[in-house]
Amino acid sequence: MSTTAPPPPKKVNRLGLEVLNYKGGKTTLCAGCGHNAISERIVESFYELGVEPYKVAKFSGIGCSSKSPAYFLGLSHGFNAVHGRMPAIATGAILANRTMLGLGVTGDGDTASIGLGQFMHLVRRNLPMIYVIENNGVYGLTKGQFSATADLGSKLKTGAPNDLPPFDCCALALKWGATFVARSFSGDKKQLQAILKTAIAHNGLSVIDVISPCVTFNDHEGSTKSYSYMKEHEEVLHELDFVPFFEDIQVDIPEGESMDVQMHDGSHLRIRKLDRDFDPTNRLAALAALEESEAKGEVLTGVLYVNTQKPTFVELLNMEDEPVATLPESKVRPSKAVLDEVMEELR
Ligand SMILES: Cc1ncc(C[n+]2csc(CCOP(=O)(O)OP(=O)(O)O)c2C)c(N)n1
Ligand code: SF4
Ligand SMILES: [Mg+2]
Repeated sequence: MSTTAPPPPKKVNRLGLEVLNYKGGKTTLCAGCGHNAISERIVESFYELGVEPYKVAKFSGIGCSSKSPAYFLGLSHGFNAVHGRMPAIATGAILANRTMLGLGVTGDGDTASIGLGQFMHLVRRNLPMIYVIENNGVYGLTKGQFSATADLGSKLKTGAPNDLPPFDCCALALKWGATFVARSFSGDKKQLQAILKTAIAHNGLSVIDVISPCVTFNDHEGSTKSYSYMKEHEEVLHELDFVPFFEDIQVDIPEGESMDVQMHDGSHLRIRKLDRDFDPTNRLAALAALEESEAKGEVLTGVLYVNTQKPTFVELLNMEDEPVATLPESKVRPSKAVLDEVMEELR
């Protein structure tokens, strides 16, 4: 008599959820778009860390990049805002309920062109959220015009050169107050995953600028945001490992070769030295390293800065313990008597 073997047990994370529970709808972006790879890394990172999907609030603006929250974390909350205005929406939502984990996904146009003012105020406030910039140097959704992160001298498909200097979103974030600043490449699975996981553990604003090639409008010879340009010019700062708080940290490491940063939730970011000594807790050194690499035509990737001590905007506001969103109506709405009194004063 033949017996059929039972199906293999389903792979689940520490919450008992499958990776499927962290996915979203099927992507409608172009095949090969860097943004799709970033969505995959987001799915893996949130699944592996066992983040409760319903405790995540996704925010975006307008663009191909801003469409991508539809393709991950389908069980989370989401708000697709106006072009360049996502930071204002995210600020309001997180102040209303700081128990949510905020995840903003935006484009270089959404952040550095129309949304620059909003981005700078988010940075200045150190709002506790993850802010991923899917940086392809162009407005992909509106057919490939240069954005404000396009490098001086880089060329459009038509051959037209860009004659304005770029904004470096990492330098802006470093200068004005973000407490976790990193740059990565959509094609670097391991590095991007370690950076995303660290951002999930960080209490403060995490700005992650990810070079994410647009295969349709900006992947040609003369582009500085193409796959081949990144292959030739990426300068990786260090090797990164993330050890979540629920795993054992004990791993033998040669002395002087690595640095350990303990994150807010007890997780560890382990940074292994490559060719150079780089201390990501030194903000000025990070700014200098960015300037130097720009002058050499390199794209520096890795964790540029981490500061686990600075208070966040939510902490500065000294709000009630109970989030505004779940306070009873009696606490958030003035009574009729109070309103009558105000009206009386205005007569
Ligand atoms: C207020 C407003 N201005 C302009 C537009 C047109 N528009 C839509 S997406 C976009 C640029 C998107 O570029 P980016 O943020 O880099 O995203 P990508 O498509 O490259 O991922 C522009 C200019 C708009 N939708 N709303
Ligand atoms: S147009 Fe560019 S940015 Fe938009 S989906 Fe296609 S490859 Fe991605
Ligand atoms: Mg873009």
